[in-house]
Order: sequence, then C-alpha cells, then structure tokens
Amino acid sequence: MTEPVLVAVEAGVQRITLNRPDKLNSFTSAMHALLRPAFERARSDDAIRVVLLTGAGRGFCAGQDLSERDIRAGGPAPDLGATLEKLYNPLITAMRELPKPIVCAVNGVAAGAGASLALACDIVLAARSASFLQAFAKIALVPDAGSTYVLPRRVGMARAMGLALLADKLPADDAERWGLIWKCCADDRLMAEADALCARLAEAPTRTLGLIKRALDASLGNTLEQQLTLERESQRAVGGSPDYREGVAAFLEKRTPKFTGR
Ligand code: LHQ
Repeated sequence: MTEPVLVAVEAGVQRITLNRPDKLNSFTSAMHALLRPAFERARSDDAIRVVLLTGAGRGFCAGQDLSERDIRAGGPAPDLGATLEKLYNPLITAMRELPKPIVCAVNGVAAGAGASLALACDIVLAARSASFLQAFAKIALVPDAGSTYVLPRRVGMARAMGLALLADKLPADDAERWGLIWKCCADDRLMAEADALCARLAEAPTRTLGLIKRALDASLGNTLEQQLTLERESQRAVGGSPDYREGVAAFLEKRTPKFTGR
C-alpha cells in the first residue's frame, strides 16, 4: 500500500510529501502517525538542516478527512477537542518548536487544518493556482490548528475576520499581497524555487536560524524589554559557535562561509 506521507532526506533537506492525492491529501489518523514522527526526527537528526513540506497531486491539504468521523444524527457526539489535543495541537507545537527552518511549497488548495498546517511553516511559497481557504465555518467549525493565532498576526484583524467568517478561497497572489505568505510563484516554478530555497537554508548556520525562529515567534507576545533579553541570550549562545567564527573569518578572507550548522 502507498504510504499517505512520504519522507526522504537528501543533502540536508528532509522532504515531507502529503500523499493522498485523490482526496486532496486531507488528514487521516494514519497521516498524523507519520507526520509528527517526521518532525521529531528532524529535531534529533543533525543531518537534517531544513524541512520541505508539500503535497502530491493537485491539492496541498484539504484539512481533516471529513469521512473519518461518524456524524449520524442520534450517534454519540464526536469529541473534536480530543482530536485537536491528541493530533493537531502537538503537531503544530512540534513544528513551531523545531529549531530548524520549515519551507512549505503549497502546490494547490490548502483548506481547513491544511491551511493551518501551511501557515505553521516558516517560509511559505505557493503556486499561483493554489489558494488558502478557512473552510471551517462552512461546516460549522471554528478555525483550529493555530489559524486563529496566525491569521490576525499576519494579515491584521479585519482580513483575519473576513477570511474566517466568510470562508472564501484566498488566491495565492492575494495571500502574498496580504502578507499571509512569503511568495507566490508560477505553477511550473514552484518546486524548483522551493528546492533552491531549501538548498540555501541547508547550508546556512542552522543553530542560529533556530534561534532567529524562536525570537521572532516570541516577539509578538513579548515586551521590548523581554525581547531585548531574549536577543542578548540568543546572541550570547551563538557568539560561541563554530559557525559564527566561520562567518566572520569568511567575511574577512573575502570567501563564502562553510557553515556546519553548529
Ligand atoms: C475530501 C476532503 C476532506 C475528505 C476533499 N475530507 N475528503 C480538526 C479536528 C477535528 C475534526 C474536524 O476538523 C478539523 C479541522 C479541519 O480541517 S475542518 C475543515 C475540513 N476541510 C474542509 O471542510 C474542506 C473540504 N473540502 C472542500 O471544501 C473542497 O474539497 C476543496 C475546496 C478543498 C477543493 O474543492 P475541489 O477542488 O472542487 O475538489 P473536490 O471537492 O472535488 O475534492 C476532490 C476529492 O477530495 C473528493 O473526493 P471524490 O472521491 O468525490 O473525488 C472530495 O470528497 C475529497 N475531499 N476534501 N476534507
């Protein structure tokens, strides 16, 4: 049987492909069982310096597989909170706490928790034909898997409200214009651009990138004072790193640095 999530590591890049194309890679429990361990491996394996997340086929991810739950009238009420607690919330937390960059190549529609998954990545590229859909309200659900956290921070409250309440598709070029994602590319350029970005990040000072990610994540909830303290502590940590020495030596010697990620 084909695995619903494919994981491959090459040249410092861990490529994770959601692989249920017939159902637009909508999330099943079996996918969760493969996805979170992939991010856990990315954390512990020094050979992985960047993660690339994408989807097979014409969709990126259509959110929770809606056929996985019994919604017949008179049946027991499904505990969706338990699903979030057991599956989605730990996944999103693992992604944000991963001290390495995650690039997302959104190859098609990202809906419901699929949009949340894309937006939990650090750099989001999207094919021009892709779209982002806060589908939740269409099925009488509240945006989850981090969407209510990310949306107002990226696009402001007015646009976040419109996206969440109206549940209309936001095309990738609007997503770029609104600051929801990093960049929208021509469909046939998406994977080449994502690969090029990952190749660059795989040669970057990984430990430093992890601390940059942590500092920016913390910034919106911190006071200036707290953020200055975090910057001081981060800088103190990387100031003793081999990559910092290499970066400065390479600058002085007018050559390209060779970072090891340490
Ligand atoms: C799907 C799905 C899908 C199953 C397409 N499930 N089959 C968290 C915690 C706990 C529980 C509940 O939820 C959550 C978070 C969530 O994610 S809730 C939001 C769930 N997602 C949605 O409501 C989106 C549902 N999908 C759609 O609205 C459309 O499929 C979109 C707009 C994404 C794409 O539309 P089309 O391009 O027209 O494709 P399609 O609808 O024809 O879908 C293609 C196939 O994929 C189709 O199967 P079939 O066998 O008929 O060809 C769909 O049934 C299947 N599919 N999404 N979420």
